[in-house]
Amino acid sequence: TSHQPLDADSITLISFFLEHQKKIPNATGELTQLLTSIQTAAKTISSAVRRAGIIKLFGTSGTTNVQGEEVKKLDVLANELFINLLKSSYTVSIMVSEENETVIEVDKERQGKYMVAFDPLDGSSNIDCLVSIGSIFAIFKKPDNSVPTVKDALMSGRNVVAAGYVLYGSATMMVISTGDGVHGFMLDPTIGEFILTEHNLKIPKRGNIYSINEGYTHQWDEAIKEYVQNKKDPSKGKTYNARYVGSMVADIHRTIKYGGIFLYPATTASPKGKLRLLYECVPMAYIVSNAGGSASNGKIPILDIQPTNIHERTPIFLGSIEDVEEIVDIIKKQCNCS
Ligand code: P6P
Repeated sequence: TSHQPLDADSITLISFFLEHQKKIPNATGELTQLLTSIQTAAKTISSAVRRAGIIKLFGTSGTTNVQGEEVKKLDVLANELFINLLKSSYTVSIMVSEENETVIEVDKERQGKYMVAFDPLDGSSNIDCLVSIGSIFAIFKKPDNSVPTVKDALMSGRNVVAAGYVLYGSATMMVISTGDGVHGFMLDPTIGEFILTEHNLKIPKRGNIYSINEGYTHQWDEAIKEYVQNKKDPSKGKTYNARYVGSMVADIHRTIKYGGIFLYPATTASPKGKLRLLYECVPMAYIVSNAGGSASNGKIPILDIQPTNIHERTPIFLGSIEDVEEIVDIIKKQCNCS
């Protein structure tokens, strides 16, 4: 490969979406404007994550968030970056953040037609041990294009117009979809640009990796126990590899790249599952579905769930279409629902 700072024909994230925008009749450019702000947040968080140990951003900021979890300094920085950059994009009117108990409203003079739900730094319990962490976001629009108000915050995944995640891993990558395929952009830190490196990512129809926290085995429903047992039993067919990072963005990025299934089922401790619907499961379900995979709560597609609370949780089974079908069939058989 050339050692030029930027190959002359490299496609940056914004030039990619400007081109995409040209294909959309009467596009206003607001979505591209919004993605530009999210890109800036991602670059800034990436820089902070990589220097956290040096600039003492590790450790706790001594507060706890709405989830009752200890909030680490990087969490606070990431959340403030997302909020401020989205407000100054003049394209958003309300936001839902994993870190904020209530819906965040943008002042009238800066409101736009989108709602954004985001987890600014997911997997933050992994920060201090340098395991990959990520940012997750979903951009919603009301069917009538009107400006969403607080009462509109509970939109289902069918109102998503774009979603993405940023993986702060061995490299920083943004994976994003606006409905027309799923595309991966690697951050080139030498020039501070996200460069298109994975055009039209597709998840294999079936994989050979299952990803679940087996520490909760004793808390699972029988269907989950049966499914996981089958994946380890050669008499039941091809056995699978087990991979679990414990950081959703890392586990799901691997699932998209290599195929297989990511599972966070209900447990007796978390009867509705642990992961949040609006800003973890919906964006990931939108992305994986656009990459040819699927995501279910065990009964219906994640994207069909009508939220009743902005922080509600849901069980999630996500990944290769045949792997998800397999566990949904076992769940349906066990509960002999239709
Ligand atoms: P457990 C990280 O705290 C997180 O929110 C997700 O990133 C991850 O998938 C999940 O929780 C891990 O949960 O219960 O397996 O530690």
